[in-house]
Amino acid sequence: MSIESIKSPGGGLVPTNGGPLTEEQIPLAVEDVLTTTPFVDIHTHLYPPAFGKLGLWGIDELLTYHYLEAEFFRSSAAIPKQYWLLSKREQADAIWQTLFVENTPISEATRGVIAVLQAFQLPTDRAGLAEARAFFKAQTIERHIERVLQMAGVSEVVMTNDPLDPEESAVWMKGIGNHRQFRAVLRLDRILCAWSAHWQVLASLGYEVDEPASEKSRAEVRRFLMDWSARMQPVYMAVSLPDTFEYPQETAGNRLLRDAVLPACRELRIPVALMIGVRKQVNPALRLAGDAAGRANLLVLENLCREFPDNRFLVSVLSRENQHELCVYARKFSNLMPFGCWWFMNNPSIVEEITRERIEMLGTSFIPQHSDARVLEQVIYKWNNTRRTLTRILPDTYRLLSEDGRGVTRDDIQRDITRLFRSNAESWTGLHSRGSDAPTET
Ligand code: RAT
Ligand code: ZN
Repeated sequence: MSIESIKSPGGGLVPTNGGPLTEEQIPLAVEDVLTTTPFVDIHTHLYPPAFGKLGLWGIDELLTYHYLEAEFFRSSAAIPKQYWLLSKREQADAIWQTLFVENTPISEATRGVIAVLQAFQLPTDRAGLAEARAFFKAQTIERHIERVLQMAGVSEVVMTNDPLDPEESAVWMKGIGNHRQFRAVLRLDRILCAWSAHWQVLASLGYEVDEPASEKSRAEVRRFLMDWSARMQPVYMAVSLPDTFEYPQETAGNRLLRDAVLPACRELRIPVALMIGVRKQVNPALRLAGDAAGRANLLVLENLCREFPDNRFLVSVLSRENQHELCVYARKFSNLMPFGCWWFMNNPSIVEEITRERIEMLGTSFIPQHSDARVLEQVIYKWNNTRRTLTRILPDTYRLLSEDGRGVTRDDIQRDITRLFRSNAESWTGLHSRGSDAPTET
């Protein structure tokens, strides 16, 4: 092998001498750079060990993921009421039996479990789960987290942290140390979307708030957010909003967004993530699996980005029909960053469509994906799927560019993939700026 070439994962030679790549070399270089570049996972529901039982991992959690529960009820005679009475282990057994034994696991979420089992060289076609359970029981969580993130090619994961979740806030109040690979996000759903059910919690904590979210209340919510930001060091604040979200409109949530959340984000120099389009609990019997998606009115983005040029908005939309408009708005407002293919969008066919559209309209100025993992090992299959889809998309993009007259080098590819999967997240969020009063590393 010449010193000016490296062997790609596919076995071909990719020149590293800076010269333009041939048509055959482009896919090899893309695959190689995707494999060797660690990604930042900008939105998950994962936790480091200090959060104890809040951090989900292992085969029973993987099988009872709410994406799989929704599929289970389509293929089983079980009714939700009976299912919720089962233990976690019994639920996992029922889902394995229905979706993996009696049916072929071809859906995205079922295939994900297979890919995780395969990654740990566990059997994928047994009638029972004995081997998998024995394997996960033998792991210690600290070491397992490190190994899983390494297998997923992820250097840092961003959590979802709700200061009004009693279980979670108790952990923060104990004063946990920072984990090297986990960063916090201050989640605002209870404040912005269900204020009337939660203002009294803030009042009981000593904040002078009221139900109508009066001016004094708004200042107090801002104080609450600053207090919790000092505790969590969030890399951004976030809210999931319904498809019916409108701005401006005189609601308590909008008053709090305008006068508490956005000023706090400006002061902290962090963005707010708006995840728009969820139709909460259309079927409450399914619990977490009972939410649906709806097309939203993205005029809200026009209004917010224009009215608040000093705020930055990370935005993901849940409806396929909103994806193109999101790209158009990103072209109009540089304080808008589209991110991820969220939840019902996170299927290879749709990810491929959305990502191609974003590249064509935005170049590399967007964040293509987040995992949304709720169970640790999911990062393995979710990020593997992302890399696999990008291995199809990027070579096409570069081939077209070469045909149009601009040769593409390996350095170009490295720069683009680094920007898409690392530096857009790093420069847009507080990822690499822990405050001076941040707790020490553990
Ligand atoms: O994808 C999911 O797991 C959803 O249930 C939601 O958690 C969503 O990602 C959210 O953050 O609201
Ligand atoms: Zn999420």
